[in-house]
Amino acid sequence: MAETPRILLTGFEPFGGETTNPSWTTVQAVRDAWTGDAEVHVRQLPVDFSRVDDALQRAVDETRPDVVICVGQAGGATAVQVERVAINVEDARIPDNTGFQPIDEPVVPGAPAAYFSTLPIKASVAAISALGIPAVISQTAGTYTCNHVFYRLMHTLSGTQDAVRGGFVHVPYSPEQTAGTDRPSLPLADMAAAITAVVETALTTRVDARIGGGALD
Ligand code: PCA
Repeated sequence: MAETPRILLTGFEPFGGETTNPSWTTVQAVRDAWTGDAEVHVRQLPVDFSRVDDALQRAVDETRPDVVICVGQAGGATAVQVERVAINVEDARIPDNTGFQPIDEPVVPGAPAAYFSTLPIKASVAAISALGIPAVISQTAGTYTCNHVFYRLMHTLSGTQDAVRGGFVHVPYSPEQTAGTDRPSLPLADMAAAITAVVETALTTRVDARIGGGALD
């Protein structure tokens, strides 16, 4: 790692009729409150299959990170979801913000079926849980723009022989998005604390903890 590690955090613009995306609010809050021994950079990514690759590449080129953590909203989630694996498929249940809706397309034609996160995912879940914030390993980041970005990121970082580590974390709705409904949400302060914990864990943990995080379905 460079002497002062450089961290890139990305969040997404709102999508699916929402006016806010807690992933973007969260990464900005992490950066604003950061006092650790690392530079934290944030970038917003579009929910747009055709523009997002360039936006991600520009973010990486501009910030030259040692660690990249992409964050997205997983509406309906009850916990922070630390993603295990990105898959080489796009199958959009709803159109992106330009109206484009790919079905069963590869993210990168001819590339591997999947990439694993190179973040210490188990140690991250443990660190978030230790704060009293619900967190789980997620076995799939879905097949929409978040999985696309996660896959694209890991495909790019695989070219660094994993010298640059990266991964993806999904956060639930924020309370403002679910007001007046019975849908689950998490306070933004908890999301920021969780992502801060993932950053700190990535900076201090080279070899992931061996803790169960599997699922039967
Ligand atoms: N969540 C979507 C895309 C953008 C976001 O914040 C997803 O999970 O794919």
